[in-house]
Amino acid sequence: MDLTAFFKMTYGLYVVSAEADGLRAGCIINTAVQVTAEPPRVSVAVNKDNVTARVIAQSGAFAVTAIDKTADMPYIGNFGFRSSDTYDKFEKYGCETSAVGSPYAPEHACALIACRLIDTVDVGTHYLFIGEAVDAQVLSDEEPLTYSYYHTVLKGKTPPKASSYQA
Ligand code: FMN
Repeated sequence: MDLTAFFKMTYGLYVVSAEADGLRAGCIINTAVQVTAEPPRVSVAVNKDNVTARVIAQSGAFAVTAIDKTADMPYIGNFGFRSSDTYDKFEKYGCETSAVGSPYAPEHACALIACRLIDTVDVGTHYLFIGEAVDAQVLSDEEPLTYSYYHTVLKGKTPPKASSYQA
């Protein structure tokens, strides 16, 4: 099997976030997908070891922001390479509360979708969380960042907990 075939799949980049018991958690994902239109539902694949997975399950809700092209590597590092357990990722980038109570950072984000959790599928290393949109907002006119732009222009790497990681 040629696993490099998976490199031909195209994605955007997002921050998925949630809050429970006073803990704000969020992480970068490339796996946010709109799965239905009526009602509007999205899925996100989050590694079971990520703090964000635990907090989404606990709170029964999550917010997804689409990262825009103004994002830099310190921003990606903040949300994608650190743990929410030991560090408040939202302190540096501002924090708003979405319609479902999940926090989100408006900086470097061009859209917000706030979801209540309606189903969770165990897919092995990750949970696939299915959410129904309760609110959606365009936050700016900036262009959304693609995974390809992240790799080719920002020269970004993919960490082991990402669904698309290859050793
Ligand atoms: N983690 C996932 O669970 N699912 C993903 O789809 C995913 N995609 C990522 C893509 C990129 C470009 C980067 C930089 C990271 C990605 N990650 C993904 C990894 C998480 O963002 C990372 O493990 C994060 O530090 C987890 O934070 P937390 O423990 O506070 O939840």
